[in-house]
Amino acid sequence: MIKKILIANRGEIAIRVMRSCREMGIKSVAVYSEADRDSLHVRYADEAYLIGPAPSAESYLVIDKILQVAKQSGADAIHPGYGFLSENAELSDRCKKEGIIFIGPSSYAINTMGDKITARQTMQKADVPVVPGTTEPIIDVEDAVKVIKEIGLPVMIKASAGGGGKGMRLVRNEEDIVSSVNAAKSEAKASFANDAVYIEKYIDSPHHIEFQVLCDNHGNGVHLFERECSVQRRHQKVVEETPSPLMTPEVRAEMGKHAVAAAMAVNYSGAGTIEFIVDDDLNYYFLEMNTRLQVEHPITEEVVGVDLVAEQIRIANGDKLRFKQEELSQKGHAIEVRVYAEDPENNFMPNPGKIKYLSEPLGPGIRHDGYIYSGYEIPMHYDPMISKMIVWADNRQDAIKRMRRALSAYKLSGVKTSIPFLKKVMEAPDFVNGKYSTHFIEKNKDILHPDTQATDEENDLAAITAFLDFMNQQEKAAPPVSESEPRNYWKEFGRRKGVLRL
Ligand code: MV4
Repeated sequence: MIKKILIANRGEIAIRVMRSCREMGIKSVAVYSEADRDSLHVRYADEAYLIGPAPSAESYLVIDKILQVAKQSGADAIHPGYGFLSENAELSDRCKKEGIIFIGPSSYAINTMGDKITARQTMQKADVPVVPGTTEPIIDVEDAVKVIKEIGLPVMIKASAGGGGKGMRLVRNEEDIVSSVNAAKSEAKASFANDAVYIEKYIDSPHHIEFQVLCDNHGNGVHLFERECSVQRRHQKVVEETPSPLMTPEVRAEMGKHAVAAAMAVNYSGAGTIEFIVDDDLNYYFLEMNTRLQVEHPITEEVVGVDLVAEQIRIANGDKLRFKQEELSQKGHAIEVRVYAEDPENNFMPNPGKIKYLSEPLGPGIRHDGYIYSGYEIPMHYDPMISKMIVWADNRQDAIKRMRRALSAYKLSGVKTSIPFLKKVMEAPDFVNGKYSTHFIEKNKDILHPDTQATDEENDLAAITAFLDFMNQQEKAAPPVSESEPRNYWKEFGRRKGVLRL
């Protein structure tokens, strides 16, 4: 039985994993870089080890250091979280060699899904629908011209070693084919040291809908339904929800079966996600598989009632899946927003700095997966996501209302965040009506652009000015009765009628 887990990650996901460990009676081991001495995951763990300087290439990404700490601390398993080493086939293999349990899939599954051309071939064999296009690498540019004429324009040229929007090119005109294929190839070579590209028919204005799967090491696999992730900017997800407003019970059941088949085709183990693009007529196509726990996993947990991290650990321990497909169902509606330390008024530039004050929303149906605290200085070396706010309610409209409450009760000063932007998303008619695709942010950019936010200094000055004005008026109307009984103007100021805002 797994007794101690090393979490090879930082931030909110390290804490998220440790929470399940704590509930299961499993000890947790943190690793941290010099920039993370004051980070909460270090304090949350039972033990913590410094593994190197701030740059992740010298700390969180160094397999040797992670394995050394695992051995030194006597951890019997490693959880990689997301990002960093989470989809690194070498870590999976090295763990196996060292007799440490990797909480994730085999290197075979990671490599097969990581190479997008191999993944497409594997999916075709498993009868999972893929976007019409090529399943062999384009060697010759002349071949590309020929197949693109067969598929029909527009098309996407994608790097086999890419994914998540990296190394993609849209081609609309015949005269651009040769230059686009050549550009895609050289870009892929420079970014991934692999110039293999493939071609897909372009699906206009698609929805991004993904399915959560869990597979054990005994040949069992289930899906935990979908997540709608179409609210994205520059391939970064901003809002996720489940169920998808687009979905019907029939299509959901069919896509779920294909998602499980996709995972089974690579003998998957653990938690994984099958990404589909879906057009307005609900035609769906496999896009890629993420062989890790994802950022947005909590909305599935809220609606399906399963602790995905706990299930990952049980599967890695060799347990059989504890539920059958028929025993799983969706209840209510969940929405997640990602809060970034970035300035929506300044082209969403990262805005790291010290959190001066933080008050998190609480109450029915609110879950806040974060790692920041009042006085914490967000390091500039890592992802600018500071927390994820997740709400659950009985139905979609109530979930949106709950998210509006949560966002307005989220008080934070010191750094600029995407919260004002997220509030606008929750008011946008296309979102409220559930009628949106991956073009939502671009299509709604005029109404989503946030109002100018006051700086902390401007807010302080406004408060002081209002106070002085208030005190002057009070002194004129009713001066203090005596020196021995001074009036507390700050208290009176704070309790003025009609200005108390929570
Ligand atoms: C596409 C597509 C349209 N047609 N492939 C972007 C991320 C990467 N995983 C694949 N992506 C796309 N592939 C074909 N054949 C449109 C996108 C796409 C997209 C997909 C999911 C979520 C947001 C997106 C934003 C722009 C483009």
